[in-house]
Amino acid sequence: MTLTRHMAYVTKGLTGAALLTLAFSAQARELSVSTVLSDAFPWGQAAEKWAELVEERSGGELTLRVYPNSQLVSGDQTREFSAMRSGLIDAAVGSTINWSPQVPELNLFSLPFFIPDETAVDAVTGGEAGEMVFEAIESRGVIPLAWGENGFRQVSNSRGPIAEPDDLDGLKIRVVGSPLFQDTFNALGADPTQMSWTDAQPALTTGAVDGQENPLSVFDVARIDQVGQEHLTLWNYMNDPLIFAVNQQVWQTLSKEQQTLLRETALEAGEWETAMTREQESERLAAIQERGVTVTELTDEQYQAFVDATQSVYEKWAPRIGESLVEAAQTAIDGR
Ligand code: X2X
Repeated sequence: MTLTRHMAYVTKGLTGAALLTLAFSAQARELSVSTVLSDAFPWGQAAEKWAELVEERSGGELTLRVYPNSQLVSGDQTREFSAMRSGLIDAAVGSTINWSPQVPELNLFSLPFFIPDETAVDAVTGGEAGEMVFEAIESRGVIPLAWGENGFRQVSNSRGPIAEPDDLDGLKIRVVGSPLFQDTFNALGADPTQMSWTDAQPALTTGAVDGQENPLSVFDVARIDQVGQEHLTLWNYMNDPLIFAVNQQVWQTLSKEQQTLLRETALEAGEWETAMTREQESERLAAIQERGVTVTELTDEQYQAFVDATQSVYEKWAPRIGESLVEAAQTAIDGR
């Protein structure tokens, strides 16, 4: 029996009201949304905000269910993009770092000391370079909708203040995602080791690693200082944007109205979360300092020493990212 004939058979004899309910529930859709961090962090809150807005405006027709802590990829955050592309996950609010193994263009944001401040981030994501990045994602089977922000990543460790590349000498640093991070910390003379966020916390607790790098919001909410990370250096060496995205096949099954709704709500949630993350930076820093963490700020000269020490990373990775994309980003940064 074909599905339509079967449906006709099943629906015969149902009242008008029951038919209406059936039609309504047949339309109601639930999409899974993956995140690495929970709603204790701005990142998780970005996804929850998206879900809330969709719930409100779709009148229950569309539901986003957020699955935090990389649970849909068993903690392996670098598999999130593949899982979304293959349809195991419908949607995600994900980090450019974690998706960069599958989308090499995303390494743009991880180039050390390349995008120095918030206006530079906005110039890159909001201009031609941002469009090129979105095209790169789309060409790999995922529809990108909006930007959010995990934040500028700062380095911490348990041994002593870091004010120059020599201070990183031999330090075991937990890094994320792409091999680019391996190169950056090798160039600085450290001993980097790649691991997921799930594995990072026990590794910091046991002292298996000496240091890590993450935005202030993550350091603060996860209480990284309480696992011995007493020294924090503000070096803004890279910004970690978040991207709201949906699997392409799922996207194509949605109505035009639903697509517009998802895009508009993602944009709104992303703007809301980015503004909040930025606004909270100074109070987070104060809270971290109050808990006894030594905070090191770099002089221009010290900053330049880090830039010089990581020049080789830029040269090695610019061609892999795509020279035209790197140039578009550079133009946006210079023109801001
Ligand atoms: O693993 C990390 O350090 C985190 C939580 O910041 C990311 O997922 C990029």
